[in-house]
Amino acid sequence: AGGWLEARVATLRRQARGFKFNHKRVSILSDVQKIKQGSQGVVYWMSRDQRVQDNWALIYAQQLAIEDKLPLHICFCLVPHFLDATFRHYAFMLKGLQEVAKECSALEIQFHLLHGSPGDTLPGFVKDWNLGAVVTDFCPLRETLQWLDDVKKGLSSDVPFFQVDAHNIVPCWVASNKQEYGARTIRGKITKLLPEFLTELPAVDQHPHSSSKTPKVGETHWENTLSSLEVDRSVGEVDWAQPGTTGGFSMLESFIDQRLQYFATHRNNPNVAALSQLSPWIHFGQISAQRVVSLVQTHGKNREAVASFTEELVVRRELADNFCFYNKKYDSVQGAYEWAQKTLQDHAGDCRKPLYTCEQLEQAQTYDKLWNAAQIQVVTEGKMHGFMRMYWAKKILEWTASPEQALSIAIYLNDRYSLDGCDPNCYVGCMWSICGIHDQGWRERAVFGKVRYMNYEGCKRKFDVGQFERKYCSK
Ligand code: FO1
Repeated sequence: AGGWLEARVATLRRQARGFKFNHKRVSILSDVQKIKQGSQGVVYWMSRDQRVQDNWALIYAQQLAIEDKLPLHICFCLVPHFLDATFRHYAFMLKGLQEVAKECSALEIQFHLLHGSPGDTLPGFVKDWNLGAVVTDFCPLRETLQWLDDVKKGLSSDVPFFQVDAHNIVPCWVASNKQEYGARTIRGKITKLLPEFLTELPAVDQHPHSSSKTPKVGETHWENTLSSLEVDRSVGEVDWAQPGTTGGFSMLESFIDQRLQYFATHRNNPNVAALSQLSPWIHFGQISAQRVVSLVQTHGKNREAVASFTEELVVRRELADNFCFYNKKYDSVQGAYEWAQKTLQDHAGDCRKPLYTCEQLEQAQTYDKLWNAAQIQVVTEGKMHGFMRMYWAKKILEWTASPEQALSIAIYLNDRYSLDGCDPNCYVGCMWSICGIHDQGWRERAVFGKVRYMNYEGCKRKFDVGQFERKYCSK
């Protein structure tokens, strides 16, 4: 019977009430730390972690508000454009936020959707509402770090500003203070810290101090917001992924019940349903990776599957944040290791044949039916199978004029079509495939140099490529 998971999680959260918050999750961005005297509330500026429960940033904000007997607010700043995201992403995000707003109203937390960039909207909101502290979540991307800087500049100097890493299990700055070479070098550090950080997650409770002031504009008009978005509408919503936390939990439940048992043995076979499919919800923070890992560890029956899933969701994912946080060139060939930059440079003049344009690739018009199938999968379903992502990106290196061009096309197509695009995971995936980051050098060959090579024959040995090609053949 379906639906066991949410009830189980609600019980776990209740049992964790009063669980002590680990202050290593917090980074203080302001000079002051004490809540501003005479203020009328605390705000959590939500950005990456778009959920109410299992969110360390909101747990911390609520704790601050309760200590000073203040009302609690959540703001989300909706920017008109974000990288190459389209209507597909915005619709998924806004529908998830609508669920957040609903949950907030049941908990006496006021939710506000602000329209515009954080720097332009948030400091004014904090001033108008006379709020005494700002808490936000953590994201290592350039664009969001700029938002953080803008907000910091706009806030009055007597308002403390805190950042809580609510996305990673071990906070990014605690796991390591430098760019790690690869999974091998970060794994031990994270594993050692898991007992301290992979803990219970206490419930965000009904807030005891409600705000007497209500928003000027009244309730958010979700329909209007969706219909007035200026983003590219030619990439539409997908039907397999129900946006929001509830949708995320039902996907997780079906993973534990039906697919997890095949994860260790079949995760590299795109014809088998063996993956969690959770990346869209995790990307938008609609479900917490920490909650996912603890549930999979408690309820997963196959030990090997649980171990390999934990490796992917904890070690590999946190390695991606580590790379983007400590390497400012995380989406450029210049961000690769020296050996990789050199080998790609050595082979810059190699003959590439055929050469495809970005449009030809986007429209899945290559001679390679397997590649086209993967491209059609991401365009129509908003997600490409994990194994195919590697093959897909490596072929782009083979078929375009330079590694720089290959990387920018791969990132563009990912950000535009994949629901989990615009994420450290995607940049690291493309950088791994095209520039060898977190990988080692292999036998030297044309175009790729020492960067790991993949080909059609290799795929044929791993799975029935014909089956995948037929499933996604162009009409
Ligand atoms: N974060 C925001 O705070 N405001 C937005 O309007 C916003 C739009 C957006 C659209 C697509 C997408 O994939 C992400 C978006 N995010 C937005 C950022 C997101 O919350 C993450 O922090 C980053 O994408 C990193 O994972």
